[in-house]
Amino acid sequence: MDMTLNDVSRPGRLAEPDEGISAEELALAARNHGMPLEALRYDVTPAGLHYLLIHYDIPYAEEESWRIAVDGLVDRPLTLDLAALRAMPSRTVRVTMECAGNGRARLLPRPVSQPWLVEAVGTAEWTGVPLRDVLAAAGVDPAAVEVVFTGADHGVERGVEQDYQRSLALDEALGEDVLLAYAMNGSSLLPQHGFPVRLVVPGWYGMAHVKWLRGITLTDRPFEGYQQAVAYRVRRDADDPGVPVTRIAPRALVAPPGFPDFMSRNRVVRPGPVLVEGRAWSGRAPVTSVEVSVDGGQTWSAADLEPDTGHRWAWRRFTYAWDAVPGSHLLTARAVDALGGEQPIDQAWNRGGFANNAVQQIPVACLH
Ligand SMILES: Nc1nc2c(c(=O)[nH]1)N[C@H]1C(S)=C(S)[C@@H](COP(=O)(O)O)O[C@H]1N2
Ligand SMILES: [Mo]
Repeated sequence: MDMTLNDVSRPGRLAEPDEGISAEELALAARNHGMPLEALRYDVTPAGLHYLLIHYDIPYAEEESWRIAVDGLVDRPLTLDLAALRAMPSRTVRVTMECAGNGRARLLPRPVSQPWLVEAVGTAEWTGVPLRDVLAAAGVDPAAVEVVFTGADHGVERGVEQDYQRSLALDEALGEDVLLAYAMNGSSLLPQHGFPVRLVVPGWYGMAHVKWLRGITLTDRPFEGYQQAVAYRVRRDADDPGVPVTRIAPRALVAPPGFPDFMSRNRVVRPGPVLVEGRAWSGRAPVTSVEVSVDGGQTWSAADLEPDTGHRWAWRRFTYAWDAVPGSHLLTARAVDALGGEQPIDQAWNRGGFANNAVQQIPVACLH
């Protein structure tokens, strides 16, 4: 491997117009699986069905020897083990998490990276200690402006060798639902989801939720690490400094109705009533409405949105009673949030394929 060929000042590659998914993209897709869309029927995604995204390797970890260092601009640097975390008051929050690259593989031209279609999402009940309680125990120096989170995983990305690290502005980090989570759906974290401890930042795209957390550092300046300053920025082109990827844009997904064709995964339904159901979410503001279309977005009907269940950071279920008639249909749905955020019918392209929330498209054949 010649890492000098990589140029960190440039974003990743774009596929040529006719270039299919490469073996490298396939290797990423085989490690990092999506949520099978039929799992949209669960309020809380069973852990094994939740999507996965791991930049490097899953670190081998043992709970007994795990330590988290809290350092930098604090009055009392701390070294926390799992027993210390478990002894603190805990909080459980239901959170819909989505990878910022969700939808990337449908973009033209295609940014070459983990090739998600629309399935990089899942909802879990995370239990852990509010980060702000840990920061209060350490005593935050008034000069601190950011908190840098370091994972135990290590790799190289476009020539830059690094630990996986991300930061949050101090005011974001102090949110009551930002957790150092040691349980997912009532059980210890699975290795692939960050065992034994991960950060959970409700409402933010997945990259913020640092797994295998081993360091929390208070700093007096914005963090300039690779995952903050180079990756995860919405750029129009390679020279655009871009803007950081932050909170999750509104999206609705339908659980594909009927039954699938094995290879194409196109759906087959029988004529008559079909209950279309799905989930909608936004990390920016609560979802206020969802519409469904069965003609590829030419006409839209209001879906029934389930009453607010009080889980601010979790997706909401919606249903639509469709009377299917024989022929070909293109099923789709779109969500609107309380800030007026919407989903484009066409792609909203950017260089890394981030925060793309173009509507889903499900070809459905209704039998005669
Ligand atoms: N340490 C570490 N944390 C990480 C990552 C990683 O590669 N290493 N991937 C991030 C990304 S890009 C996403 S989308 C989420 C995925 O979390 P999940 O695999 O539990 O669904 O983890 C985030 N946290
Ligand atoms: Mo991600």
